[in-house]
Amino acid sequence: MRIVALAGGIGGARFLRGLLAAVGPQDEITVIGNTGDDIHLYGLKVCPDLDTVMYTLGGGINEEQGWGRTDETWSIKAEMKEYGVGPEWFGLGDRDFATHLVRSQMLTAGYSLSQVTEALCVRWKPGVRLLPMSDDRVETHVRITDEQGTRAIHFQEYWVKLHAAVDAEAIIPVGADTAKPAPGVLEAIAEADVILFPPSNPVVSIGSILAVPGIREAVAAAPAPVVGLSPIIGGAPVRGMADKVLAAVGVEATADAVALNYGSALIDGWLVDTADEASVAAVEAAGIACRAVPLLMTDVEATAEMARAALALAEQVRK
Ligand code: FO1
Repeated sequence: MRIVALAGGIGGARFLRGLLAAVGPQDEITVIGNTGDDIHLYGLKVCPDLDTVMYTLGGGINEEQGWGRTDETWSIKAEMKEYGVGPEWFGLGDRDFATHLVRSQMLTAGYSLSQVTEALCVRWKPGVRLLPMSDDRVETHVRITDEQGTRAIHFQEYWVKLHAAVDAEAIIPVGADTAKPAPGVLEAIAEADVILFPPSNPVVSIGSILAVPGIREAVAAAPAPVVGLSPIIGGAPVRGMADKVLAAVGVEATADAVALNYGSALIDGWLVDTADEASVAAVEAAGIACRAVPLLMTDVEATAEMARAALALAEQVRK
C-alpha cells in the first residue's frame, strides 16, 4: 500500500513512528513535510519540521524535548553569545548545527532542498520517503499587536520566544502563493492508496502545506481516501499552542471545528478522541465519516493503534 502523510514537527513525527510500526515492509510511506517553520539563522537554513521527522524516525531525536538531537552539547551557542550574536531564544545545539551546515553547504552548491533532504536521509534512514512540501522558500509569519505596535514576526519568534502568549491576528505563509510543490509531491498524492493528516497543527503545519498552490487541489482530487486525526482533545491541543493559531483563522479549538474547517471536499474521514465522542455527530453531519478512538500518543504501540484505526477508517470510506 502507498501511504502519503502530510506532516508537521513533533506530533507528526510521533504519529509517523506509530504508523511505521503498524504497517508492513511492503507498504511505502511518503511524507510531505512542512517547511513553513524554516528559519535562516547565522547564514544557515534550519528546517525544524523536516529535521524532527528525520531525527525521530532515525533514532536521533531528543525524546523529552521532541526536537533537536540526543546527547546534545551547546558550545557553538555559548561561543556565539560571547560575540553577542543571537538569537539566544532559539536552541541550536552542536550536533544539530552539523545538519544545518551540511544542508546550507549543499544548497549553496546548487542542490535543491529535496535533494538535500534525500542526502541527509541517507544517514538517518527514516524508513519513509521524506519530501519537503516545496523547494521554494516559504516562511510562516504571524501578525501580532503588542507594546511595539502591530507587526508580523517569524513563526519561530512567535512560538519559541513569545510562547504564543500574545494573540495571533493573522497567519501569513510568506512566499507560499508563488511556491511550487517539490518534485514528487503531486505524483505521490495522485498515486496514493491512502492519504493521512496526522494530528499536526492544522494551521501552521498542515495548513502551510495545503497553502502551496496545487497541493490542496491534488489532495481534493486524489482517488485515495483522506483521513485525518484530531490534534485537539477535549477542547485543548494535545501539545503545543494550536488553539492560538486556530483563533487567528477563526476556528474554534474543538475536534469537530477542525474537521469542518478542512471540510468534506478535502477529508473523507476523521478520528476524534474518545473524550470527544459528542462531536462525532457534527462531523458526520458535514459529510465526513467520524469515529472516536483513543488518540493520546502515550507510546509507540498506542500510536500504532491510532494509525491502524486511521487505515481502517480509510478502507470504510474508500470511494
Ligand atoms: N522549540 C522550542 O521550544 N525551543 C527551541 O529553542 C527550539 C529550537 C529548535 C531548533 C531546531 C529544531 O529543529 C527545532 C527547534 N524547536 C524549538 C522546535 C520548533 O520550534 C517547533 O516546535 C516547530 O517548528 C513546530 O513544529
